[in-house]
Amino acid sequence: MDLNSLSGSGPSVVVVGAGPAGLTVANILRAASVDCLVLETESREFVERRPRAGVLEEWAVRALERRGLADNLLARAQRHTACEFRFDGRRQRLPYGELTGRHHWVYPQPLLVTDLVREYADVRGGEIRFGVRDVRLHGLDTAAPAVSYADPDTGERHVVRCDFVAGCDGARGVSRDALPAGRVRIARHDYGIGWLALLAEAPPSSDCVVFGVHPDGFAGHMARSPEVTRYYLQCPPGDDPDNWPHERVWSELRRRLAAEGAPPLVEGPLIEKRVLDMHDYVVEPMAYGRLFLAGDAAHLTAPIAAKGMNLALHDALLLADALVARLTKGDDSGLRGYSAACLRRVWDYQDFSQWLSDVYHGTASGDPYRAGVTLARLRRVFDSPVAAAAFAEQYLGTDLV
Ligand code: RFL
Repeated sequence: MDLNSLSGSGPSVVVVGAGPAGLTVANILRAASVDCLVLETESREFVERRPRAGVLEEWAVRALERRGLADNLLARAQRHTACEFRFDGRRQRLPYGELTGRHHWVYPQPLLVTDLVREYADVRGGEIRFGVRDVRLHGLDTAAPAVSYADPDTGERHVVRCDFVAGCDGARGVSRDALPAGRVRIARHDYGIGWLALLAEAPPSSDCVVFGVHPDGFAGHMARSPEVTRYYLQCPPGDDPDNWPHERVWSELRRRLAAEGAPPLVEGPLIEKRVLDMHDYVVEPMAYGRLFLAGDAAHLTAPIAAKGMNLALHDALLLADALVARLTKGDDSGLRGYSAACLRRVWDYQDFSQWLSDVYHGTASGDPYRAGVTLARLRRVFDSPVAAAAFAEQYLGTDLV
């Protein structure tokens, strides 16, 4: 496409993708009176209902609050101050709130996305186009990049010139592919395991997150709301969700989460059932020319440690501040340091995911050596206050620096 033939000026920033990362960037830009346009391939209804994450770290919530983006969240989210491991037929509760004075917030991702869309589009008057098709990025290594897309109704191609592109289009977007091979390194890790991710229309069966470490495979319980609970079951990678009918799911959950004195699981219809092949990737650096990646577009953390949305928010906060500084004061130090500042937290969380994955999956590995080491690690968390504090620090996430 010949961009030189195009005339007119566009917004300062095009944000590709209306997930937690893109919407946070857009809201902060809008509050600073920086012009921006958000392009999203799905409809508003779809992004506001897509079920995913739910666990938010305290620093992220406080940072959203400072930007005026957490009113509903603070009014409605639940505080979580403990988690429970079940292994060897016993329940072991880790009261990380008592150990650290800090906690998690549980707030379903679709509610956060709904709040962020409303604030950006309806309250702050930001421009957003839903349902766009065939998004392409152009001229990223020039001072005047552009983003083009096809109109969903007419198929007509629109080109939007801008100063910067924020690539926030998640794991399956186009932004990451716009980075020229040879200019970036993509580190990838496959766990070689699958998780059956389930949403049950049933109230939580415990007041906290429960991790079942069982010789037949990991099982997890995570509250989402008083009506809906997320469960996970370790399964072979690539398994077919149809291999998991209602009865099989609940009997495996009951078995893998069984422990002395544990209350019975509250069962209900399964409203989501999909197999995740657990893997991670990290793109370094997270920028090329005028394109800056944020969130899952730049790095994926398997939902083992509930870190993905938190990392997406961390990137978004840094990127938005850096763009505002550049576009309102000509200060480009934030953009220059952006990738390195994000990647520090990204790798820290990758490390914790690896550690936790070993704990979750070791006893079911079929390798008695790994199983023995797993149980030793778990026992140490409950026998040693120092080990418990170290776990709590990583589980809660380090504060913003
Ligand atoms: P998103 O949320 O995927 O948003 C990207 C948006 O971009 C759109 N898009 C495009 N738009 C324009 N042009 C294109 N070419 C486009 N291609 C795609 C998409 O439609 C979408 O609207 O990425 P973002 O903003 O980076 O946010 C990342 C988080 O969504 C993700 O990390 C978390 O959901 C991960 N995750 C969890 N994270 C946590 O912190 N805590 C959790 O408890 C947690 N649980 C989970 C999770 C992810 C899960 N799945 C998806 C594997 C549980 C599950 C089951």
